[in-house]
Amino acid sequence: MLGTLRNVGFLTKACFALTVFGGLHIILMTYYYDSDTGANKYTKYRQISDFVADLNMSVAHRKKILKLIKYYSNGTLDINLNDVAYTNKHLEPCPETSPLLMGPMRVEFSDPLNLSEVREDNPEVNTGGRYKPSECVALQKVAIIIPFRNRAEHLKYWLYYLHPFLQRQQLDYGIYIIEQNGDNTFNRAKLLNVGYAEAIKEYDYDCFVFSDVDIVPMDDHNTYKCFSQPRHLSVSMDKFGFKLPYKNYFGGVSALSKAQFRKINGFPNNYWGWGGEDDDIYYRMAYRGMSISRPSGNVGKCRMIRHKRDVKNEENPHRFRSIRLVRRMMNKDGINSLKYNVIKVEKDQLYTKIIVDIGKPGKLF
Ligand SMILES: [Mn+2]
Repeated sequence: MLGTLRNVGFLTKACFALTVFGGLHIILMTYYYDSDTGANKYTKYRQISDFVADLNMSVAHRKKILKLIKYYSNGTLDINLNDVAYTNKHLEPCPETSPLLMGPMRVEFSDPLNLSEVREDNPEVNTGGRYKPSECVALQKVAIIIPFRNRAEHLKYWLYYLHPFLQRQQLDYGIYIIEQNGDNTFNRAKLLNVGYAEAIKEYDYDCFVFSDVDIVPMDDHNTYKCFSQPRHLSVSMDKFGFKLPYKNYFGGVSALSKAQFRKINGFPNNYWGWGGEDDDIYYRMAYRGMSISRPSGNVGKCRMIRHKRDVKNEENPHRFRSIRLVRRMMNKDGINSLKYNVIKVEKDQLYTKIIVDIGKPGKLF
């Protein structure tokens, strides 16, 4: 290399030296810049959070200490109080069956509720409707996804009953309310796809529970988590006389692991209006060799809040034809073809609400 430089002029040599020097400079700068903002900063953050986690103190006290460290670090350490206050490297995994379960519970929708009371009743639930047990490491990270429009009353009851229920199940969970913007025909399954797509951007969830806003389980042994087969959770609803309406019914509340959801390319996006999408999902699973797992009829009891059919959620007249086409359509239509625009994200203590434009029948945007 240098030998070839011997025969060239001064200007070329100077130019070469300058290039080498400049390159080194860039490499070193990148290295130091990275180590100060990226990896190194993360290591410092881990050291501090591990140290605080080791302290034999209550969660509240550890949270206070972290708050102080965050304050005195002048923002140079990106400490997330919600996350770190609960980490403790000595925590054991939670038991297969939570010791906090209470069994059958009374569910009624008559007393008026207000959300500030529900917030006060659930002090351990953090911004976005996030919770994880402080006593053990949850077995699953569960995103609960609720398709939504104009059902504020129902949502209150759902949050009132479900937050304590999910905490007793010792789950690491987050609540996602996916609200369809505007007044085009409702599309439940597409909103569920949006919920999946948005939730995985936020946290490393491994299980997804898809629930209607008006269904409340009556026994906490009905764990809102995933199983080796897709799980149907609302197996005996009061609306159907506490029975399954038909053998392959998969509507109401269901749970799919990330792998199960991906295996069926998510849910269909083209069921506008009431009905059919749950049967489509059933056939997607069946065509991929999966079967439905369910709790017993007794444990799977739940109540549905009585209501009139919503406007702009009329019966979908195309649903019978669509269901016959599942085998052909499921590869083209699903999470791989999902298109939507987020209009607004609202973080409440009890939930994350994502308002989305999902287009309208036959025409996307
Ligand atoms: Mn309903």
